[in-house]
Amino acid sequence: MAVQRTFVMVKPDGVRRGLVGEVVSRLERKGLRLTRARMLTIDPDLAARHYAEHTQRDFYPDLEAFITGGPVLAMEWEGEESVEVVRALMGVTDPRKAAPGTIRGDLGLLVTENIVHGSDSPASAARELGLFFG
Ligand code: D4T
Repeated sequence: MAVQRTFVMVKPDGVRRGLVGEVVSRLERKGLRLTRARMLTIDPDLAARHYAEHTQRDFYPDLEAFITGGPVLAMEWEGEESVEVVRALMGVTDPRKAAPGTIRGDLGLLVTENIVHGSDSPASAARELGLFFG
């Protein structure tokens, strides 16, 4: 086991719906530590860098409009295997398929508005933390 840092973001839908406290609380209760946090509105340039792997996908224009459409809470969380632990707490990308008990499974309905982002690997975490906190 290894202590890792991961990047977690409450997306504009989560902030708009007042779910910041719910997301932070679930991660805290799990035993993870919140080490950095920043509220911001993502601009199109940062959106393209964060979602570099998706900019050519047909859903990207809608994704860009959504992710730049309101403030987000960007965070760094630390703990044992935190990358995988956060992914498990979030549930799979499509909230309709996410298991009950997960953030997306309990609180979401649409894949386009899935409340939260968490890095999918330690390398992604380092890249994303650099984008938002570097
Ligand atoms: P993020 O990166 O936002 O945490 O989501 P995931 O890591 O769980 O999923 P992803 O990279 O595959 O998708 C990124 C982002 O795009 C939205 N999306 C995805 C969408 O709007 N339509 C789609 O068909 C897919 C696959 C949702 C999350």
